[in-house]
Amino acid sequence: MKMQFRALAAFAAAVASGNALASIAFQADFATYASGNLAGQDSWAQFGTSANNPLQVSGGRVVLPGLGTGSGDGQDVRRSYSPVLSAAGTSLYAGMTLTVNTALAPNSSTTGSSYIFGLLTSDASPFVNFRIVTRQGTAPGTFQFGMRPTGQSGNSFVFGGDLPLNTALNLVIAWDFVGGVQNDSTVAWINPASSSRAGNSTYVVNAQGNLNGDAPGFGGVVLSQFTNASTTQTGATIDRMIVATDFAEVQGFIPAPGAVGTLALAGLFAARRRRG
Ligand SMILES: [Ca+2]
Repeated sequence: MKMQFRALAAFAAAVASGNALASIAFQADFATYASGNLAGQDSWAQFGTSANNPLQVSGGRVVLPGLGTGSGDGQDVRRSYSPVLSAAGTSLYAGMTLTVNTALAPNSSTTGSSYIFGLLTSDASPFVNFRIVTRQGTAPGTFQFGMRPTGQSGNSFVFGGDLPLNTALNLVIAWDFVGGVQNDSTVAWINPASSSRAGNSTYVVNAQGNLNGDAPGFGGVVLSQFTNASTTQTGATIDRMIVATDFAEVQGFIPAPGAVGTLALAGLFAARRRRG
């Protein structure tokens, strides 16, 4: 009887685990990766034609080198997953633990740096949606994330408030699929402490409709390196990344930020309140 109960419990745990995993499109803990090229490891592959400055893993982190204007078009790297298709009333979440070291675009910039992260549509010719950029913050030692639904003209970036440079942060973003066209919405959180989406304050919301119609779904992520005469690259390191259809799954995969990061954030918010 006891053995039967144990077997039943193990079976129940396996089912529960399987259900949880079903929501995860992919996850990566770069601490388990070898130093060297990211492309070629764990199904990451070059995206686009440029093989310049191959994106590197160093010391268990992906390193975006933060190059200035005119540094060329560096290699972009993608990670595909089984497409998550648009279904009204559902959401796709991505989360990453990252540290931004340099934000070269001035705070006055409405476009920020070249995008560092995006979601690839599930079309036959994947297009980069949900672009994440940075620009300098209003206070010294800070930066701001910006995001827009697509790279198509007509969409613009919406930026959030100041965040500390050189500090590990958990960025969680959501693409909310809404029935009908040109009406999907995007949301971001920083260091969400609650596994309940509604239990966290949002960092930034961009509810602009996609002028070219909403994405049919998403089948990959891309990390991008690009500069030109007027566009810089963000300097950042990324520790881990996850894409899933469940908020709690994403929130739970990115560990609580270290005490230093929490204190730095608390200090920033206190400073903003004092100024306000
Ligand atoms: Ca829609």
